[in-house]
Amino acid sequence: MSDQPNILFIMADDHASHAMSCYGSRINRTPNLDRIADEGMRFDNCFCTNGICTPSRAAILTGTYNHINQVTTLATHMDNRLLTYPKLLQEAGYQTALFGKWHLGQGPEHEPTGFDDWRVLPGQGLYHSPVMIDSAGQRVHVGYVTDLITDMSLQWLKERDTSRPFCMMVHHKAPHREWQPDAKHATMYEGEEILEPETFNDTYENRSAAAGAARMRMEDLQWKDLKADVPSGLSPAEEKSWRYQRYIKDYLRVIASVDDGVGRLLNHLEEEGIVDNTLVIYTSDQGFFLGDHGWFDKRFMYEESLRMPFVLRFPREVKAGSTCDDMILNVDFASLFLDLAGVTIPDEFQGRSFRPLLHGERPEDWRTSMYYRYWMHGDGAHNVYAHYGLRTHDHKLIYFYNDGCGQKGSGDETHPPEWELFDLQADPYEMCSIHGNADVAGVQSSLTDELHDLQAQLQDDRYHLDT
Ligand code: SGN
Ligand code: CA
Repeated sequence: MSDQPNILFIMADDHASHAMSCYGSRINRTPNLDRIADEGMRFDNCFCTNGICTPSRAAILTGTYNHINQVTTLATHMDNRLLTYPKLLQEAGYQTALFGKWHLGQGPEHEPTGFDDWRVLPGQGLYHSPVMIDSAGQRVHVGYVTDLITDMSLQWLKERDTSRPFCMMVHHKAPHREWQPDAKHATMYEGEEILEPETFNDTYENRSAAAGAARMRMEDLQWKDLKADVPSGLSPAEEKSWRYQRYIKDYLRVIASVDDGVGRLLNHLEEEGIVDNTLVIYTSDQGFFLGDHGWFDKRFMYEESLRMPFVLRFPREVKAGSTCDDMILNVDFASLFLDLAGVTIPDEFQGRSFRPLLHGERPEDWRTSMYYRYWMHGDGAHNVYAHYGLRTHDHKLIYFYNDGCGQKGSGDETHPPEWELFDLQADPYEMCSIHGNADVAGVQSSLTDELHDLQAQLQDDRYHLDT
């Protein structure tokens, strides 16, 4: 029997860590997701390198940043000939499978490769009775998407060849917009008032123009999101709160079914007796604004969308109830999986295996800063401006270059570039940029150098006005 572990990678879509009780959520409980953290390790500083779906998924599969894999926006689909970790695991004897959201494109050049079995939603997919595509074609699957994905995953686990290790990716659609709960959770939170976040009434002062320009405010939520007409006679502040309650309750309801589904998968691993040798991960492709700064959606390098939830259980190597605050990134996952499987990590993978962190050991040269780039400039709907930046444990430096740079899916309008700098210790909600303040000139200049060095090291190009 090989000691290559099984890998069960569960990823939700748009699930922010502040909507998970193991991360201290003040608004919901996620008992089954918490089980993974309680019996394993919770990572408190897991970040995405581009806070949007298609690019983050490409980074996870290929272990490379988006300027390398060319999947920069939602409109740039992944070339399925790229080297990915499932392909390497497959070559190393693993059985590989993928169920759920793919969102890296359709057709022969973009459909999933490297999987023995796969069935995916086209694009974003539907919550109720979705069409799903597999190697045999496409058909409607009757039922609720979260349950369907869980059922398919369980069935595959039961039917697989148990003499070989497996790697299964379970990619939920939930809790992506437009947050349609199933009947079982439809009335959850009824009659309750969900707490509004501290920054709910942000007025976007003391920052660059980008924060104020984004169209992701409560007032930008549409009927399909709210599923009701706004009651008449409300003041603007009352209407904003009403919109938040409509939005956040459905968001939390669809998470409750994901939590149930994860519980069923965990139970199955126990029943089969493979808990010890199975790495289980729960994460999301990026974070989300839960009314924070008055917003929904993601895209910005601000904390709520930059941060990915990441909990992992692997009893063979990880102590129950442990936490880690070292920085890990979506580009690192592929290298970890290959490391655990005993497969050589290709030189072109830019991420790093964080296996030592699982054992509570931090390599001396572990990263203390990370690079982020959001390319989908002014997309027409959300209007988030293009930016790149550096996050350290204490600071965040952002350069809004405000230019689509010809990337598909970006808008044509440009705006003068602007910098932001936040002291994350003094200002954890990033409400006041201190860029240009005389008393931080030293920090600012060393962070700027570090940003440019890291960018060069990762082989990305500096914007031409960033000199
Ligand atoms: C859809 C949503 C957007 C969301 C993108 C990207 N609109 O277009 O609000 O930002 O997906 O999400 S919707 O009204 O059609 O739901 S991502 O998770 O794929 O990046
Ligand atoms: Ca997403």
